[in-house]
Parts: sequence; C-alpha cells; structure tokens
Amino acid sequence: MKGLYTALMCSFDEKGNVNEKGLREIVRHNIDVQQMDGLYVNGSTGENFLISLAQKKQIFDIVKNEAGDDVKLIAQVGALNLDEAVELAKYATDLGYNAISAVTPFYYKFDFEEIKDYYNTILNSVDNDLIIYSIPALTGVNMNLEQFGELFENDKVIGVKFTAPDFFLLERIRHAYPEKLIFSGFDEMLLSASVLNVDGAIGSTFNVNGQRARQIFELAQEGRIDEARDVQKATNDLIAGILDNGLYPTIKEMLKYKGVDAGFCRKPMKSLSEEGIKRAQEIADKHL
Ligand code: NGF
Repeated sequence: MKGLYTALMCSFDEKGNVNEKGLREIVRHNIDVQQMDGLYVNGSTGENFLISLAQKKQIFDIVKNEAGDDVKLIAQVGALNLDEAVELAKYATDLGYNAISAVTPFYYKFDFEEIKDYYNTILNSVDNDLIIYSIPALTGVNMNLEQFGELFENDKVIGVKFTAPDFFLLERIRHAYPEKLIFSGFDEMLLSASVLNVDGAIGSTFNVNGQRARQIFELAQEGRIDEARDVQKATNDLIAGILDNGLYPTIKEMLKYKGVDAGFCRKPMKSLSEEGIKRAQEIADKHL
C-alpha cells in the first residue's frame, strides 16, 4: 500500500448530482497522466462531508468500476453517524477496495475512549485494513503518540494519513512504529515529511501536480535534497496560487482547462467567478 495517492476530486453537476462521465475522466487522468499509485476516495477533497450516503456509494462504485485493479484504492468511510461508517466500510470492502480509512470523529468533543470505540466498531464489522485519517486543523482532534500507539495495537490498523504540520510528532510516530504506514497529507510539506521517511503521501493537488510530487518523494528517498527542494519550491508556487484562489474550485478549473470534466463543487462550497476561473487558468499556465 506504499506510494502516492491522489485525494480524488469528484465531478458534480450544477445541481450537485454526481457527474459519472466527469468522475471517470478524473479517475483516468490520475491513473494515466498523473501516474498515481492509488486513489483516496471520498476524502475531504472528494467533498465527502457534503454528500449523501447514496452518493458516497455511487462514487465508490464508479471509481472501482473505472480503475479496476490498475491502482490501489482506499475508501474513506468515516462519518459522525457510526452506522453509516460501518455500512460504507462493508460496502467498499465488498467492492474490493484495498483498504478503508476513517477520519477521527469530530464536532462533539469525543474523548479518546470514544474515538477508540469508533475505530474498533468499524473494524469489527469488516475484514479489511484501516488507515486512520488525522487532520486536526479541520476536526479539532489532536492525538498524541501514546494514543496513536493504542490505536495501532489493533493489527488491522495499518497506518495513518497524517495531515498536520507537527514534524516532532511525525518523527516520534515514525521512530516508534516502523512497521505502520505513514502517509503525508500536506502537499506543501511533502519534502519535510519525506525526509522523515514516510511511506507515501495523499494529496489534493496531486490531481494536477502528481508528477512533481513523485519527483519530490523519490529525490528525497535518494538523498538528493537540493534537487527535491527545487521541485518543492515549484510545487509551493503552484499551491500558494491555488490556496489564494480557492482550493478545490481552483483544482477543478485547472482539470477542466486540461480537458478533464471536473464539474462543479457541492454547495455550500462556491464555484469560481469568471475572474477566478481566469486566475486559475493563469496559475496553471505559469506553474504546471
Ligand atoms: O484538503 C485538505 C484539507 N487537505 C489535503 C489532503 O490532506 C486532503 C491536502 O492535499 C485529503 O487527502 C483528502 O481528500 O482527504 C491539501 O489540500 C493541500 O496540501 C493544500 O493545502 O486540509
């Protein structure tokens, strides 16, 4: 399961329905053009927290049908409604997803025992491996080294998608759990995470910048840090522009500009104005 995974975007029409043709094009683009090792489906970038249970299943179906066994597939099934998370975990496992992942439960201030119970409940319902999705900036859930260790005691918890700028904690986890998979989550910090020997990365900007991400990761593994730093710099010039213009809508406009039918974002996320679309195209021309 090591390697580079796109945090897959989903194409929606203006009413918020899944645009199947567009989603298939995004899948193919990430496999054939960006040359990813895998796809992370229904994560933050997939606007997972804005869509219905039926749409989540529909997206799992379409992606598996289009990707087949070409790349590894990870299904993000985490949900505040634990019954829904269990249902999705079973659904994706039956479809043949290589692993599931679940965001830490958020909004209510769950204590660690509750978080542990959430993961065990999901895992006890399926015969599949799980990757913890930790993203404290969005969930408010900060786990420490000991707590990651307790979750890792379950052999079916094979790793973590670590989306945080805490390189002290990342190094401690890497050192303490060499057998677990660590995926870096912040694309603008890929080099720093790669130097700490993560096993791969999962990123939204890989939808358009996957080839540079691979260069950063592989150059760092080869110890060619000066070259890797240059590629991270070019990457960060791109990411700074994307963040400034609106993260997901800008990546969608860049995909459309490259001929991929990436559609619209789900409300309440807004789509770009004419000016924003022009800016997305300028950023693509300059930095891709
Ligand atoms: O989009 C976010 C929100 N983070 C992604 C990634 O960690 C999300 C990251 O690539 C993801 O993998 C998912 O879809 O679940 C950033 O978009 C990128 O580094 C720009 O900041 O924080």
